[in-house]
Amino acid sequence: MKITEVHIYQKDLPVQGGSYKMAKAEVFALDSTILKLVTDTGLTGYGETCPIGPVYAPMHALGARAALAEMAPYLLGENPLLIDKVRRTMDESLNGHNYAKAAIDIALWDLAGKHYGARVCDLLGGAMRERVPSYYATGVNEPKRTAEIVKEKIAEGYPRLQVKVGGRTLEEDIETIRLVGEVLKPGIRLAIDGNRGWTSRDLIFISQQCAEIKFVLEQPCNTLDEILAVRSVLRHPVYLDENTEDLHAVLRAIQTGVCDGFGLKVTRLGGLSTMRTVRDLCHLKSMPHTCDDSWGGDIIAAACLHIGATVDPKLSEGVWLAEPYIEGNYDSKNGIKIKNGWIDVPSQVGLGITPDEGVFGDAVASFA
Ligand code: 0XW
Ligand code: MG
Repeated sequence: MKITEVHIYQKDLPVQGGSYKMAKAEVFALDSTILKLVTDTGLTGYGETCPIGPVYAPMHALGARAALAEMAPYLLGENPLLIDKVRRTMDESLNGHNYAKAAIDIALWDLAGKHYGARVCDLLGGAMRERVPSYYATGVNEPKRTAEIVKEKIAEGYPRLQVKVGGRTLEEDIETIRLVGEVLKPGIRLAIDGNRGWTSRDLIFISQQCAEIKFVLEQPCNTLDEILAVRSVLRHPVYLDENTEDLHAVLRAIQTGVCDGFGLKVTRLGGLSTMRTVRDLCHLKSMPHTCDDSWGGDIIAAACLHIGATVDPKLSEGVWLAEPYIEGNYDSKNGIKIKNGWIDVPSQVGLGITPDEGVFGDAVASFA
């Protein structure tokens, strides 16, 4: 099989309800990049990458399209089934830019699934279950409102909640955590996500003042070193998210013992191939983790879901999707949806979704 055409599309994904707020950024609409690989067999594969604005991580929507355009000519003629070989071609044509390479990597797995008549989750090692838990992320809100959302989402069936904090006074963050603590039910897990917004000092205060409430602290400070400096006096487990920019960062985090788990992003790490490696490292070290992305439509959702389904349930912290915050699906028939806090793994081959004709408009760049 040979790649004969590469098409790049752009799609705006407005946030339902207006905006989504985190410690360092408020976003209103996200700029997604979709990649389609066409082969000489007629099979096509889809990939996607969608940074949640320019501030969240070192990822940029325009950068994704520029990087894909840089690599696209080198993909033509490659056999898409030789995924690691194609990944080397990508690395030889562009240094870095994992989040753009991720779109290609996801499309390669989609194609492999369609070619072999298998689901991506089964090619990645095998689905451990056919229904995967999700979690709901609140965004930074007024403390009482956050507790109301948490209560509603627990009633809806979500087994885990993530509460965003930071970017305001410590008192507001502490009040939020305490109010949320009051509405938590036994067995429901909670992550308090600072999205790099706290100093080491803030982190010590908050963890000690909320010591009686059970939660994990997700990416509280900007850097790994800031967290490492105060880790021994914290009263809660720490998960890293934004700091896991690549495989090196994940390895360093595991080796230094700075964290107890991870909030992982498929595109930031470079796609499903890299996620599979990180999943296996986490398994080796018994570290719980999520399988998420920062934003994106059905293609990203399917990618997160397929790798998420292969994680040992004991270590799975769920699969976050942007779907509840987005209007509609790319695939109106088999689009990925959260039902009562859980997601069904698709039964169709490849990623299991096929974007509706015309949903992305004309390609912004094509290579043949
Ligand atoms: C909740 N998420 C998975 C979605 C947003 O992009 C932020 C992210 C996180 O955990 O930081
Ligand atoms: Mg996070």
